[in-house]
Amino acid sequence: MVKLFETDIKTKEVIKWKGLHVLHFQGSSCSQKLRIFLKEKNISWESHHIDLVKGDNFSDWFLGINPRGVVPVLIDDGEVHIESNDIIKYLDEKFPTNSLWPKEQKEKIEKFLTEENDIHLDLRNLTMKFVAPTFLMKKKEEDIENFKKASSLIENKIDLEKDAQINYHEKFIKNNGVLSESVTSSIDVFKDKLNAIENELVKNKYIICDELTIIDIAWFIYIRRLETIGFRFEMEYPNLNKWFLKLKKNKNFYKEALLPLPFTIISSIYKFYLSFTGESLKKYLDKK
Ligand SMILES: N[C@@H](CCC(=O)N[C@@H](CS)C(=O)NCC(=O)O)C(=O)O
Repeated sequence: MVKLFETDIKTKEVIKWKGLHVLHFQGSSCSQKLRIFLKEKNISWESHHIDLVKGDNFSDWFLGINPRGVVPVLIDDGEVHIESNDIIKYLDEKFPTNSLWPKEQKEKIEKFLTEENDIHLDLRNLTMKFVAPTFLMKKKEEDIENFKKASSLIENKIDLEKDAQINYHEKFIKNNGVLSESVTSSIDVFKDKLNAIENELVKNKYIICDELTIIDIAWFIYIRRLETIGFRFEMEYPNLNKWFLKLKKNKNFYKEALLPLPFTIISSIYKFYLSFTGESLKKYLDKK
């Protein structure tokens, strides 16, 4: 559970906020997961839009709330919680009706969510490579400088996760995009996971059991992003495909997983550009 100490919070105004507030971005996969969870649980919350494209997450105001510079963030009666999976766990315990984190599945859920969190940068690699042109995905150097200068304290300790974020963006700028070997390795990571989920769905209606849990929400978001990038599932992963289509019919799932409209348009045009330059997803999928 990552909850900031009051001394870590530099944007003091939020300490006085009452009720549940979520700082999020429409196209962020972690925010999408949290929003579907909130809708499925019928929890009301106040929305604060943080535009990652404009770099709102590197403003002093936001960094004074989350020194990691990422969304989503939950503020509950002035207490700041970060890390989407920790936020969801906290809220599922606070609002136990219709649990999406059932106690009997606790261990399996934690294992799956740890894996999901561990491959978050693989999803980012594929998003940064295939959704939009590199120049649009690059962070501004002045934003990164501001990020570096801001406080790095979480629970009164220097936070290493912040360095990982800075390294990612600096590497992206230096290499002018995601390196081919990283694209290949991220695709391999997802192929393994898709196989594992297909095998689970042979046994159960949902990924870890016959009931919908947070694992279905988390994986719906990843699969939806892979679909946007160009992955197709019907041939190789028929059970996964059936599960995905069923969840897609749920308005909450479908709506909250949409990318902002400009990105949807850019991404369809960009796919043509990538195929002309020989850099399409297909090239990487056909490699082996
Ligand atoms: N482990 C974190 C990851 C959070 C994260 O990386 N969020 C992304 C959006 S999905 C973000 O805010 N990126 C900032 C950026 O791209 O500038 C969580 O689960 O909350």
